[in-house]
Amino acid sequence: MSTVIENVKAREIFDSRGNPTVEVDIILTDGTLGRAEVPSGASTGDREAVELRDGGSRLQGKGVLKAVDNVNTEIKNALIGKRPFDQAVIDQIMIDLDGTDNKSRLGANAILGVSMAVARAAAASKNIPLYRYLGGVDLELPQPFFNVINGGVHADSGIDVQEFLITPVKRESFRDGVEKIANIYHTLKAILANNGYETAVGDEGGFAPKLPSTEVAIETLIEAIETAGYTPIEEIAIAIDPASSEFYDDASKKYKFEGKELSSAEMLTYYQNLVAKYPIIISIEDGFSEHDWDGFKLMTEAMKDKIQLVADDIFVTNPKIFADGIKNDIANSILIKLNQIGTVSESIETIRMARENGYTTMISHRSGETGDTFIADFAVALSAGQIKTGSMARSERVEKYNQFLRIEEELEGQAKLAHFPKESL
Ligand code: 2PG
Ligand code: MG
Repeated sequence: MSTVIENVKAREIFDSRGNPTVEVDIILTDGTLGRAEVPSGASTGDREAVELRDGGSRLQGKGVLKAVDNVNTEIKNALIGKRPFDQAVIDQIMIDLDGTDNKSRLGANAILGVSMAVARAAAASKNIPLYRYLGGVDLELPQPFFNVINGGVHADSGIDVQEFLITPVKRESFRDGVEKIANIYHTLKAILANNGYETAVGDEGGFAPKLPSTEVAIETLIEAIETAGYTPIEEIAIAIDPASSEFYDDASKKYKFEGKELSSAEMLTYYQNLVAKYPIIISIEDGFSEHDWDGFKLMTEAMKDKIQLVADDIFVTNPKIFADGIKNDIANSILIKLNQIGTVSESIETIRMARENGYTTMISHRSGETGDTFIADFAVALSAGQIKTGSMARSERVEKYNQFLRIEEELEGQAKLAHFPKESL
């Protein structure tokens, strides 16, 4: 008898910020268990698939008991008896059952939990690793971006830019890259402490010092890279995610940045000067607001041949919105967050679209995370090229990097090492 889904069970658990989130168990008729936990963002795009929260007074209105109930009733009824190996079919059943454009009826948190847990159960039932099940033979370990200084809505540092990430552009192996970053991370901590700054960490495990400006943050990072014994640019590069939707004022159409009010043109000049002064910066994510397509387009025209421009809030991993973005020539890279769209299959579709249209892809964690390492396997399976999943602190982040170390060991040199695609820029 062929293996089918026997039971679907969700529960409310807690994420890395102490907020409730959804966990789903899928049990197959052969006894296999597949379990997945759903992450949650803070600097969310308006057009993300809807994370269903209970409202009311319980747990600050953030409970997910409705989403849990939707899994345990409607979704369960629709999936019992179905084959777990047809991921696209399973995801389509849930999309149809929900019936809305943005998964607002059943909740993207409910649907994604099931989608990931089904993939896990299917892989376990076939007795193959998740990265192999989702991917096949052409496996690649991504270029990792480590978020070592946190600002914006992820920390109380007062820095407007949300994320300062460092990446080992030169590395012999994934492990070699992680070791380099670990050395820089500890060096950075010592430099911050010596200069009288806080070394407490933000939501994504990066330090949250009250640095006076973006430039000071970048200079501090360069100092840490050099002090740790590495060559800036050649061995270690920097990326930033200003998450600028958070400091864009829709009414005045101005960016409230570092004490100034900047128009889109002035914001672009700022980025151009920044990159000219610090050529170590190779990637800028969400330099412009999700509500400022014109600004994002200006930036793309001006900078796309020099630097990677990643679109996060503006495309929200959504193939339909991404199609508009491609038509409008916005960005040259897309961030992939599974919970922005709500199923594994649609996330894969967006990655395929990116590939067909010459966009690079970066898989991403959320600022509210769990111990689930699904995205590490997913990045390898899809040969996504790049990933960002936090700093060298906080287990919900480091565990993802550790999962790559396990995969690298398991593949014994069979996996390729993705390198930052300079030639594609
Ligand atoms: C981002 C993400 C992840 P959040 O903006 O890229 O770093 O943050 O999950 O808060 O949207
Ligand atoms: Mg972002």
